[in-house]
Amino acid sequence: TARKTATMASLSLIVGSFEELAKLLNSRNGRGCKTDLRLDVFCEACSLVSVLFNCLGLAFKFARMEYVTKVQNLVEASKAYDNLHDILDMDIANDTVKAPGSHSRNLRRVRQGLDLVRALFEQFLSTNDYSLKEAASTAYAQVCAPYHSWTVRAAVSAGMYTLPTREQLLLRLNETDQSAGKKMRRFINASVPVIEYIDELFISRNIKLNW
Ligand code: 1PZ
Repeated sequence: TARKTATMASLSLIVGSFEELAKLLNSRNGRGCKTDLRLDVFCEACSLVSVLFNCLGLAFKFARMEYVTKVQNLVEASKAYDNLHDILDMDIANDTVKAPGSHSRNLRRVRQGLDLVRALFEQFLSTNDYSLKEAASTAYAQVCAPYHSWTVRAAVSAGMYTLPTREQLLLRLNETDQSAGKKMRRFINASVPVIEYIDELFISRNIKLNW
């Protein structure tokens, strides 16, 4: 039952934390300027998302590791840098924005993970006739596949066959079709401004998003 308790309110927790981020981004500071997003606050929300991966089965252990390691790297960075834009400015100064393992690169990858979950939820909600495999395959093709090597795409595509069914996923999340639907819709609405904010950090510094 420890596992059950751990995943019990997980979707609600994830949704709540992203709604907080979206609210922060919509607010103005004392000088009427847009609010900066703090790295530690962002990382906390991103860490919660990894719980979802526990529901996807063993084949996605690698994907989970991949995501968690990158969030952890940003948690480390948050000890030295306050806001998301600080790591970009630092990497620009050092010419390490796209360098393997750099904070900015990890931010770009974590953003991809969030967008993947958003796209998966969109697909999940679009029709009840979709299997989780179909929904996840479409989401992956939209968000990540264009940036992944042939080898990674082949591994992901093989892993898709091991995904649980829609019903199994809902059970593991301790949700019904209806309750999950509402929360997924809320996650989509809250994550879009966060994802757009991250994209704008890169674009406003003349960094293209084609990687
Ligand atoms: C909830 C979504 C379920 C749908 C299932 C889709 C499975 C996606 C599997 C992704 C496998 C990632 C393989 C590793 C790719 C890396 O090569 C790249 C580049 O890393 P770098 O060279 O910078 O070190 N990494 C990425 O593109 C990060 C992608 C993050 C996606 C992880 C999924 C996050 C999901 C969040 C948790 C539910």
